[in-house]
Amino acid sequence: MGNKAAPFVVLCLIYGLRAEDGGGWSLPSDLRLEDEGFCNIDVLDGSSLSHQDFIDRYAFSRPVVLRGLTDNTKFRFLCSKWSLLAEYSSRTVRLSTANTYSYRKVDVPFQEFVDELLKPQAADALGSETLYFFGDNNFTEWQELFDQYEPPPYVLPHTSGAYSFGIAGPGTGVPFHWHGPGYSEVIYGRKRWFLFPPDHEPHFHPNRTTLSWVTETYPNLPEDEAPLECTIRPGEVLYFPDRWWHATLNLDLSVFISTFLG
Ligand SMILES: *[C@@H]1O[C@H](CO)[C@@H](O)[C@H](O)[C@H]1NC(C)=O
Ligand SMILES: *[C@@H]1O[C@H](CO)[C@@H](O)[C@H](O)[C@H]1NC(C)=O
Ligand SMILES: O=C(O)CCC(=O)C(=O)O
Repeated sequence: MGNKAAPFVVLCLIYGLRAEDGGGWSLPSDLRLEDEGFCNIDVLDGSSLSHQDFIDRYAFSRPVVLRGLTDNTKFRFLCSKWSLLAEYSSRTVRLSTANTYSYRKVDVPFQEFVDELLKPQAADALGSETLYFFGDNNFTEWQELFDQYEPPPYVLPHTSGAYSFGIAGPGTGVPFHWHGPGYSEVIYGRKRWFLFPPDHEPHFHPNRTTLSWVTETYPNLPEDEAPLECTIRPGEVLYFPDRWWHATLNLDLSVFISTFLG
């Protein structure tokens, strides 16, 4: 090996190792959220559920977490901090405030987002003042990356998938809202999910964060108003049916992608 190649190999080794451990995105443990809650949603091994079982038992009736359905090792590597910054640092990303109805959008260079905005969220922040990177992706610029993502194979009849990609700090998330069915997968980090059926609208303030709902509202909920919930990790996908209310809380600095079936 020539002298010129050595630093490159060392860098690859360092970043390769870090890819196993959060892709270079993970923060010190005191900046992560520890409470994963419990999981009262079915968690199934992808290989133990056929597409037909998925349609019959879950697609139109309840959420499910599926493990090991796809192998996104390569996509995960391409989503390491080093790899994304090398490719996209000067590209613009569109951020939205993390409230339920009237949100504001802000465009920033990806590098600035990573350096300045990708931080743990303060407990007293308002959702309407918190900028969240999720969706509004420029599919022309990010096509090469998304081409490497292997979405969950179980689709619904007459639908196709549309991606929303995001990266967000610990303590951030989206407050309760609903829309069509889809999947959520974390590439790095952990994401805690809360869900309610369509006919059970939860009590929440549209401008408050999920974090404030978890710490202030959730502990006082009567038993019959408790949500379905589960924390998902890399290698797991959560399926949410049509019009189910849902809110998310990133426990770590997380990289994630949703596939909306419409
Ligand atoms: C997406 O990126 C392309 C190529 O840089 C650019 O021409 C286009 O305006 C962008 N689209 C949006 C909606 O920002
Ligand atoms: C939520 O925040 C937005 C933007 O600041 C504001 O226009 C709206 O009135 C707020 N809604 C409530 C219910 O406080
Ligand atoms: O990943 C998130 O934080 C938000 C996901 C979400 O709300 C969705 O997929 O609809």
